[in-house]
Amino acid sequence: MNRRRFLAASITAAGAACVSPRGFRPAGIGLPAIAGGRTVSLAAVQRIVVEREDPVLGRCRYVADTGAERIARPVFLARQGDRFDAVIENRLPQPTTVHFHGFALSEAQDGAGFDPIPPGASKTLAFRVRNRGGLYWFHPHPHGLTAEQVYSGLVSLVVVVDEDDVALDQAIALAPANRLALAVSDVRVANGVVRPYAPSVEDCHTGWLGNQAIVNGALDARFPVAPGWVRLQLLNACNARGLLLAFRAGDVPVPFSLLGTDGGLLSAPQPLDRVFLHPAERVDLALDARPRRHIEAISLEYDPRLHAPPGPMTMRPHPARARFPTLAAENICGPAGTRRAGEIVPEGERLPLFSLTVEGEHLPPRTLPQRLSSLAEATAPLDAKARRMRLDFSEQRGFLIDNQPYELDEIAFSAARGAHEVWEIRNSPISMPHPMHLHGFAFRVLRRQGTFGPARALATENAGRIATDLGLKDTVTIWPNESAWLAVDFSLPDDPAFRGPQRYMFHCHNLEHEDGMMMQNFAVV
Ligand SMILES: [Cu+2]
Repeated sequence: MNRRRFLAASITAAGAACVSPRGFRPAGIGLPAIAGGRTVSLAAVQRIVVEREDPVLGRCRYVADTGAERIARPVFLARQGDRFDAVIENRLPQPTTVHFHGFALSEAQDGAGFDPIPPGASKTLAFRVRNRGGLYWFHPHPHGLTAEQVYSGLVSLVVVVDEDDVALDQAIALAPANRLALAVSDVRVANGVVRPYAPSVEDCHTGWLGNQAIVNGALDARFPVAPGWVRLQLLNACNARGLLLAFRAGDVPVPFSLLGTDGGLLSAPQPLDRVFLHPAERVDLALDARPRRHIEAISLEYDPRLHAPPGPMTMRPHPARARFPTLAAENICGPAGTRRAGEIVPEGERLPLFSLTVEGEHLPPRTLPQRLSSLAEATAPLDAKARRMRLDFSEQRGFLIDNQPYELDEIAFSAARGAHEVWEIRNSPISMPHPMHLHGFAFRVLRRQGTFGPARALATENAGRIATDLGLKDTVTIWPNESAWLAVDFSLPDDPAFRGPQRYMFHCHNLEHEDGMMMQNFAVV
């Protein structure tokens, strides 16, 4: 494929996340009904308050203020093209930011750690939603405090809808109760109480793990659905745990179809019986719920490929953690802490996530449409020289990108505005799976190599790829010893907000690794 054809193909494919080729047509698209919690239109929000709900245990929440009402912990809905224009008010005792994960935004709007909102301060944030329909989310991103704030409950879903999204719901006659948008995380629970964030040295290394799932803020979450198709848009909002998502009715596996990934719908549904979902990744899927069934969503057992260093670990907490009070009154944090037995379910062990109770009259199910969107197959220029990156481990300094810890004021590399690059990311054999997140731009997965056995068994696509690699991604997990090749489109909208050089971040979304400096700044110039 010559360069011009490559550019045309990738604008159809990846560029939709940055510049909608069809323009914005919000009129005529209604916001869908989303079950399982309060929803609010992103365009109607005037103020988002970031507050501690429970200062003793440090649980926090986002509250959306529309002027008419205040809605705690809502699911936000937006049409492609909607505007967001609101004040973010930080009532935490720590600095915070609001990072709209997956959105195509300028540096000033992206909410990375460059410009934190001090405790007690406010900031106005305004932008247009340019992304395709899909499940996006926002969360704090202040340097060194991201893991604690996300664990405390500061996670908000944003469901974006476009014409393809609406057409899908109509084609399968989706019942209003059967569309769910869920943020799934794990928390440490003792005596029915979610324990505050207090990482040990071991937690800083592997990441903070819990012993129970929490879904949209609820432990032991159950959702009633009607018989027929159920559409689930799921975010792994865990600090560190990778999920191998599957469904069971009793002991019987419930197959499902993958409809979409981080950046919206695939071109066609992919039938699956399990799917890896690492921190910050999203899946959109459909399963056929039959009457009187109780369907459990679980994370299956798998080999997590965690690397345990041979000697004692010396990982230090981020300096920001010493400068600000912790979110919980009970300060049990300390670098010398160790995990107590039974406090966590180890990564890769079976974990129940949530359940669906199927009630009501069964209607004959419609078949899933075979075409979900016009998303093109990922392509790359044959002559493209790859930008190479290495994910490293050092016993003294922890997990690193290209052997360098994060430096706030440094730019690791620059990309030209509008460039189409191929990235080759190689993870060290002495490592862990790292879910790597790119701010501001969607990418495509071109190829995987060196994938270990159990993960390779799920590689159903060409070039060693898994089903989720078929979609638009903003976060990709790279296993130890694995290399992945990505096609990244650095097109920026022709909009005054994007004038001048724009700084973004590329980092591991295991939040203890992120706070542990496994992060880089880059610029688009
Ligand atoms: Cu990592």
